[in-house]
Amino acid sequence: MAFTVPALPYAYEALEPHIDKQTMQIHHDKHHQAYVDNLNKAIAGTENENKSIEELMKNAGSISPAVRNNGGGHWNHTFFWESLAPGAGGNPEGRLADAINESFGSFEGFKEKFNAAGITRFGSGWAWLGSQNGKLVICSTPNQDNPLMDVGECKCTPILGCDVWEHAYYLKYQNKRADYLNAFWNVVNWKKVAERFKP
Ligand code: MN3
Repeated sequence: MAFTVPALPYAYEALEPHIDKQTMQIHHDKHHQAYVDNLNKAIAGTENENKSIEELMKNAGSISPAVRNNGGGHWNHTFFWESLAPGAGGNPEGRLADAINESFGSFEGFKEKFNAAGITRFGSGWAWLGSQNGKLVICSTPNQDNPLMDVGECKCTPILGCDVWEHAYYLKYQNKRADYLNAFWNVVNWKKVAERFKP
């Protein structure tokens, strides 16, 4: 079964003014589509053709650079769209809020550390919040790598991710990645993040 790009769970302009319509259109329809097309090409006629995306991620480092980059691109973007929502943002609640306070001192302290992970990622990549042995961790990955892969040092169950590739913010924020990261908090779907948090 070939992979397909899932429909955005909201309208392209729904995240404005924080993330603009044109960025969402190009990001979802062109970038995500290209990862899916190239992933499908990379697995067509191989033993990996019928594997789930999660299975491909687990072995991404040993399968091929094409599956690592494009499979990562597919998994990461699907996860990213669901991590955002219109009229979202604000503060996490309940058990997730408690875990954030416990791990990072405060919600403000957590956001500072997460932003720093995104800002200091050289070139393109992702910042992540994940759970690991019942604790929350922040880390970042290069390119389209993610914490599910058998590569790198960012090993956890991701519950929130932020795309810090220039294509995610350049039209509206140009070179100001920090401004994009600050705006990102206005559209984080904490309800979804809390659902993913199973310590
Ligand atoms: Mn992207």
